[in-house]
Amino acid sequence: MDDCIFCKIANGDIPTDFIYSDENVVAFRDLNPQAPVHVLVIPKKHYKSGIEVDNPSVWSDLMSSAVKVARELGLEKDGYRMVINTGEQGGQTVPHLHLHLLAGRNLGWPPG
Ligand code: DGP
Repeated sequence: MDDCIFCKIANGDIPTDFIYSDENVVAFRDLNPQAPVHVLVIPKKHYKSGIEVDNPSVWSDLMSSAVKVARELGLEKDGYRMVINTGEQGGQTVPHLHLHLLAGRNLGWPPG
C-alpha cells in the first residue's frame, strides 16, 4: 500500500530501528508510548485490520513474534499486555494490522 505509514516502515522507506525483524514481521517502538515499554508488532504484508486476515499463519507469526520480543525485552517476570485495536470502535487509528505490546507499569482493566 503506497500511502500506508506502517508499510513504509516495514519496507524501509521510513528508517526505523527494528526491535525484531524476520521474513514476515517487524517490531518497533510506538511513536506515542502509553507505557514504559510500548512496541508495535506488524505483519510486513498489508492487512487493513485483523478482519482482512485470510491465513491463520499471519496470526501465528504475529503472536509468536510478540512473545519473542516480550522474552527478549525481559518482560516475562512482571508481565505484559498484548492488544489489537480493530476498527473504529476498537480504537484503531492506523489501518495496517498491528499488535501493541505494553509493559512496565500496572495496566488498568477494563480499558477505556
Ligand atoms: P492504533 O490506535 O491501535 O491504530 O495504534 C496506532 C499506533 O501507532 C499509535 O499508538 C501511534 C503509533 N504510530 C502512528 N504512527 C506512527 C509512526 O509513524 N511511527 C511509530 N513508531 N508509531 C506510530
